[in-house]
Amino acid sequence: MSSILLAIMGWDPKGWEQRFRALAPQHDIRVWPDAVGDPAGIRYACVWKPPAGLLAGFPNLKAVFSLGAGADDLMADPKLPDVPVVRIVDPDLTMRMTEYVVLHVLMCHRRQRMYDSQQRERVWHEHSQPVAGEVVVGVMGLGVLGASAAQMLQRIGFKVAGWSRRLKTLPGIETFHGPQGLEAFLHQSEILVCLLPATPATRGIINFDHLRKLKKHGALQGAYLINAGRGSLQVDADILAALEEGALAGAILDVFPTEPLPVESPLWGHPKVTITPHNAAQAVPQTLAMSVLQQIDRIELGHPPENTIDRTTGY
Ligand code: NDP
Ligand code: OXD
Repeated sequence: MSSILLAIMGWDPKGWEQRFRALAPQHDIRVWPDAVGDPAGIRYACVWKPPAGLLAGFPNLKAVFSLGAGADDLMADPKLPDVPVVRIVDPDLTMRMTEYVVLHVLMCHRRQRMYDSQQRERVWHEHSQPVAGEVVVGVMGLGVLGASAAQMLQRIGFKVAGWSRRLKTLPGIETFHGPQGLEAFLHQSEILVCLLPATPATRGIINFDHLRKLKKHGALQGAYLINAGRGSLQVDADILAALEEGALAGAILDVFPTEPLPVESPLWGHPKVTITPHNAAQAVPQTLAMSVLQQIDRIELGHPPENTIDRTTGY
């Protein structure tokens, strides 16, 4: 029997606790902050946005599990214990993100927001419809989530380009990598989908200078941004300026530098902005608790966990 700590902020921890207890009756499940017990007994910490420094109080941890795909909050903790940090890689989470990306790419491609506003005015007017194969969707970040979304977009007919840190080969997708490949990638992207992790190297990468490089005279006659990676990637004021200038025809934002997005943010009321509350790919205990417990089993059997964060790159 191992003691597993759940320390969850920002999400309701009850569903996670119930799921862990149901799936792993052999383990001692402790819940922060009220039922932690002896900190020295805790072997595994399963966390979402725990307060900085919390994990340093557990001297016998074998691993820390992020209950989401991104572990940037954990990596920002200067007192993070020197044990493997494992993130979620799970088909359910991946499919949820793919759904989000496909939904919003199609909303732009099929001009659905324009038809919504026409409906409010009772206007019956058809706009021309470019074929998907003439529209280039550029996916920034070709990891688990980006590659899945890129491949699905390609399957439904879009021309897809992708950008990553290292060289990647994906059938049917034109790939670019590194700072040297960024400009060419942006120049051909009409819909920019951002699925990068938050690291020092990606901070502020969605800025005015880069948004202006998007292809705005392509098949869609306007460039669009979809950011479902992390808020630290984007500069909100630059997105607003790009919308103002016409470099962007629309922005779909699921993540923000400050979450929840402050009520006074001008993004809320902007007619060309679509906002979702960081739910592009919801992490749900029904499927993800099992994936964490399988990793704990691996460690208990003496195998290294999979999907660990590389502390040199931060993702
Ligand atoms: P991965 O680690 O699998 O992929 C990250 C990708 O980003 C890789 O292709 C990597 O390149 C690329 N990358 C990282 N740094 C750079 C850089 N400096 N320049 C160029 N490319 C870079 O992550 P996932 O696909 O699983 O998840 C991506 C992010 O999505 C998460 O980190 C999280 O922030 C976000 N997310 C958001 C959710 C939401 O609901 N909004 C839900 C889940 C995740 P390379 O392949 O060369 O390593
Ligand atoms: C995640 C998230 O990283 O939900 O999984 O943001």
